[in-house]
Parts: sequence; structure tokens; C-alpha cells
Amino acid sequence: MSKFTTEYFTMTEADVLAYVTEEVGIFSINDPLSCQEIGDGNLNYIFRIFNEATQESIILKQAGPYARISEEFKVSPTRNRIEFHILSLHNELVNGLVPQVHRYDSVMNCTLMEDLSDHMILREALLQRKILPGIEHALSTYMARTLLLTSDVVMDPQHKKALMAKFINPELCAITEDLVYSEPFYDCPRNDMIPRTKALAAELIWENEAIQLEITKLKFKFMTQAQALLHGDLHTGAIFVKEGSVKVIDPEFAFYGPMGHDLGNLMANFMFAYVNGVVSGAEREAPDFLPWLKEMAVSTLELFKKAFLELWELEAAQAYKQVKGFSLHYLNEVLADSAACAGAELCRRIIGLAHVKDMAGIENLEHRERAEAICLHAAKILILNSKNIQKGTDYFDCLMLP
Ligand code: SR1
Ligand code: MG
Repeated sequence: MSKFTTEYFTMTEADVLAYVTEEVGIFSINDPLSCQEIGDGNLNYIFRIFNEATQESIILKQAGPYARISEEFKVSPTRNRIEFHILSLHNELVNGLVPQVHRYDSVMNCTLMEDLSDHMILREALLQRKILPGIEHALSTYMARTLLLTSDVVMDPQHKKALMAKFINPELCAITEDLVYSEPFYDCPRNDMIPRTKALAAELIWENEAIQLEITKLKFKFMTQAQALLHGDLHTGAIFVKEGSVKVIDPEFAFYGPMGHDLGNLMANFMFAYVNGVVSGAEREAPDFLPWLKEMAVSTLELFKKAFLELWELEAAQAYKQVKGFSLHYLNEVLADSAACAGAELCRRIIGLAHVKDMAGIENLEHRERAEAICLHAAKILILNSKNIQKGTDYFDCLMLP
């Protein structure tokens, strides 16, 4: 019996080499292999195994027993099961838009998957002011198909409930309930922000009763509305891009929740990239970048709406298809949720524990203060006025730019 089949442990690079040769046998021990841990996310260990002779490579992703960002978050490594199974399902629903997965190991809590090292993380690409023509098509298709095709609109209700059971994900949902929908909305000791932002958060968010009410409604929706199988953490750090290719990764927060959580998350992260560009002078360094970014983000939402309604016409159960006005009513609710969720994401990445480089990486303190203020003011409008935010341009109209 090998050490990999008895009890879970977190692997070193040497363990991973032994695992892929002796245990799995996808490489031979005589192959000229190298292995490097390349993970920079908050939760997992990502090993890249490379065969210098054939230039072949593969990724092994192992879930650790607690989050890398803070050992306060103990999360069972069995979450890797969710990630493997949802990537397998997404390979059917949106073939080509997610990495291929080869093997899941329920003892070591790891998955072997396609290496996407020739791609770049979208957040980094946007911070480098890269223009990526056409990504709005892939992103809108990804969301429309993964969300609508896993909902009761299309699925047989019994089959959908079986999927809900398979993807029950209480530990990671608890992280989102705390970090996204609770802590940023009061003076929580775990929050982490710069002093000027703290004063603004108190004035704009914490002391605003209407925001407290809307966020509480939103949190309850997140906890109780099993609308579709979500990615659950769809920010620009969970998307790989290269010319002509988009791959959505990291769906370990997947569970049955409200569709607007995914859509709003992505829109908020586009807004972060945009505001970063505005305060850092992207207009001067790369004059075409900001107009392209805004147009791409706006089109992502507009193309999502189009793809959603077209897919509804093709795939919705007859009982829903035949009711005049129902598809638009349903979509409008998703869009309102999306706006409010975008507001929550803007707040939580600025006020809460888990930051994004687009804001926290701005070195000039005055620029960072300005960027965070622009985003918090936009968040307030998105949360309070969510029902009227139905167009892609509405998100950018919330940004009070100089
Ligand atoms: C403890 S995990 C912190 C954040 O990282 C993940 O990517 C999710 O966004 C989570 O909220
Ligand atoms: Mg992640």
C-alpha cells in the first residue's frame, strides 16, 4: 500500500513527483521531470509538473486543510471533490471554456488537470492594460449556459435536486456569507482597510439603514435561493485568457444559489480594473485600453441577456416557455440581484479581509483612497438602486469619475 492511498497529507513538490510517477503512472520515474508549486490564491496548492523531454505538462491542484490567506479558515480538503465534479459538468455544458480534468483523488484531495500556463490570469492582463478582443462572447456564453441550463427553468426538478445535493457546499458558502455578505457591512475586527476608507465605509455603508436592509435581503437570497449551480467565486482572478481562448477556473465555491451572484461578481471586478486604470493614468499609457475595457464589460452583460433569452427559447421547459412575459420577469430579477451583488463585491474587496490587487496594489496612497472612494460610492448606488440597473452601461454610470 502506498503512502498516497492511506491518509491525506499536504504534499511537497517531491511528493507530487512521486505521486504522478509511482502512484498515478502518467509519467515514468525516468522522465526528466520538474515540479513547482505556483499557487498564489487564497486557498489551495497548485503544482506544475513538466516533462523537459516531451515539453508536456500537467497541473495538480491539492486542497489544504485551511486557507492560505489565514489559518482562521479551516476548510475541509474534501472541497476538491466539488471542483472536480463541477469542472467535469462544465466540460459538457461549456466545452472549451474550462480546463479539462483528468483524475480526482479522494484520499489526497487533489485533481489532475490541464496546464494553462500559456494563458494569463485576466486580472493581471487587465492590470497590464492588455486588450483581449472577443472575451465578452466567451464570458457571456459561460454564464448563460452554466446558469440557465442548471436551473429549474430547464432541468427536470428531480434531477436538479439531485445536483443540489451533490453540490451542497456549506463550508465555502459560510466563507462567502461572512466575508462577502456580513463583515464588510459593520465594523468587524477582521476587516482590513486604510484609514480614509474606514471613515468613508462608516459614513456611507455602516451607518446607512437602507443599505443594511438591502444587504440582509441579499444575504438571505444567497443562503436560500437555489436558483442555479453557480461558479460561486467568479472574479477576474478565476479566469485565464490568451488570444482566442478563455478558461474559467477555480469553481470550488460552487453551489446552488442566485444567478446574480456570479454575474454581479464579474461586473464588479471589471469595475475594479476600470477604476484602477482611471486613477493610475491608463489613459496616457494605453489610450485604447479603458474604452475597450468598458465596452467589453458592458457587452458581457448585454450578450449575457441575449444568450439567456435565446437559450430560454431553445431549452426552457414548455410550462415556462409558454407563459408570456415570464422569461423577461425572471431575467430582470437576475439583473437586479446582479447589481446588488456587484455592490457587495465592491464593498467586500475594499473593506473586508480578502483584497484585490486592482485596489490594494495601488502604491500611491492618494490614488488608492480615490479609487476606493469611487468604488464605495458606486457600491452604494448599486445596492440601493439595484432594481433600476439593468444595462451594462448602468454599472459604469455609477462611477463618479473626475
Ligand atoms: C478565505 S478565502 C478568501 C476569498 O478567497 C476566495 O477566492 C474567495 O473569493 C474568498 O472569499
Ligand atoms: Mg479561488
